[in-house]
Amino acid sequence: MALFDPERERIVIRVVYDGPGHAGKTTNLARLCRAFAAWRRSDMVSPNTLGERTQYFDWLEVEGGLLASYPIRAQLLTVPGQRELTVRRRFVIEHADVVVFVADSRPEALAESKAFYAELCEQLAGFPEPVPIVVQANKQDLPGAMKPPAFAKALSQGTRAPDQVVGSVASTDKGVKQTLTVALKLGSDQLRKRLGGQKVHALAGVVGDAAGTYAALEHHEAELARARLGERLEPPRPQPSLPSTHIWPPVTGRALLGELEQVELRRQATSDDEVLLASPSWRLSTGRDRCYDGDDAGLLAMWQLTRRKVALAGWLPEPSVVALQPDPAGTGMWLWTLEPALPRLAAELSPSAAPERRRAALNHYAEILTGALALAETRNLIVDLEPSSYALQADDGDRERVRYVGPTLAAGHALEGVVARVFATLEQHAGDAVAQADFIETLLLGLRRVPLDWDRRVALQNEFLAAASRDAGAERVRDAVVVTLSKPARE
Ligand SMILES: Nc1nc2c(ncn2[C@@H]2O[C@H](COP(=O)(O)OP(=O)(O)O)[C@@H](O)[C@H]2O)c(=O)[nH]1
Ligand SMILES: [Mg+2]
Repeated sequence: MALFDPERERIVIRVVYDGPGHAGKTTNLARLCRAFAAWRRSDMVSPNTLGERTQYFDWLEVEGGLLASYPIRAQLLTVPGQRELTVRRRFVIEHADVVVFVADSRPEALAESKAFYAELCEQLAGFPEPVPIVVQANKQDLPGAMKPPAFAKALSQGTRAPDQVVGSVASTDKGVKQTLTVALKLGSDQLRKRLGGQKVHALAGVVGDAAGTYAALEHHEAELARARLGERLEPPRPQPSLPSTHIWPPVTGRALLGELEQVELRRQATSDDEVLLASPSWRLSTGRDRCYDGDDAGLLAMWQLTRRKVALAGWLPEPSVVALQPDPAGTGMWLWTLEPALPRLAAELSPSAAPERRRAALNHYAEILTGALALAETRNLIVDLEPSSYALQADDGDRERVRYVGPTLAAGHALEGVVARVFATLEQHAGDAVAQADFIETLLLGLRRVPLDWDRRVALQNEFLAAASRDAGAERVRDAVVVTLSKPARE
């Protein structure tokens, strides 16, 4: 909607250059930018300077004459012409006062132009105020180009006829300024009609700029994505019929997915963004952040996740399966993980657990803290340190093994929070001196073996030193840890 900018005392009219890709929309703006003296226009903001992704829109502001004795500031925007960017195109058109429909006027390009033009008319038909259309029959220099009136007739057959037609060769400036003049004339006439005798101040409002429009468009897309995924996530369960590339490990994974079809899985209460289906023996999970737009993105994420799972080595629950399931509704590719349901370490660590179990769990937790340091250092893998992220599983020899079942598996070398965990654990078990002593012994043993890079060793030492000592016991631990860390790692 055209606006009056009370601060700068000018009228803002937005002209949207619509049309298929390669029609010449960007060329129009680039040419206008050159034609206007710098003080009569803004810089042209092209898509790749508006963030990483290209093809949002081009933006140029130019002076456009007078209306009711106020200067007109024309905001010129192009739409992205690629089919897959329809959402952005619609968004840009939504804010148009006038549309210039740029098209390659050769017969071979007509079918695509007609489809775009019909979409434009359909969208404009839903607007509360009429929006004039100027058809720019571009590329008149090319052999076979249709004459502007004939072209416009063929283009708009069966839909709304344009308000004006201009022939052009945008690449040589021909018709470019004329198109804008015509568009602004139509825009001004429309505005006058809308005002119906009121002063332009009746249209006072906040005028958008390129950055604001870009931000609004990003926001709009995020909202759409959210709506597309629905309020409640209902991702399709992973099927054993998936191709081998979409199941890891392919053979045993497929067999397990097949078995799982016979198992009744119940949906567990989790956050709105996650889905957890569980039986007494299995946990199958995915989430909004594990839904990918296409096969490529999904497979890349799957590859990253499985690589990290492999890096967990002995901490990986047995069996573990990853599967990438496409949604038949076309909402995306869902990355699922399947694991056995295992008792969590957190429960064993709780003060209400039997003392023997609790001490064993504390020993495991000390191993976990140093093991996590080693994972970060040697495998570039950051895990979560919450005791609820760890489970216990009996191995073939019936030995209890620690398994990682936490939510994060990130890349990185700098693991944070170990020191805080050490002191919090000591505090939590302050009433059990035996358990504390065991925990510290295992911790020191682990720290002696962690192959930490020298800088990280010093950083960790400093972190321990800086930790506020709460009592004499904590201070002794701190000193012992610092001494241990000052020696090189032992195998
Ligand atoms: N021959 C010819 N080429 C043109 C004309 N207008 C634009 N082009 C070329 O068509 C191609 C696409 O133009 P562009 O402005 O990027 O199209 P957009 O996708 O609509 O923004 C470019 O190579 C332009 O140089 C024209 O009138 N005649
Ligand atoms: Mg373009």
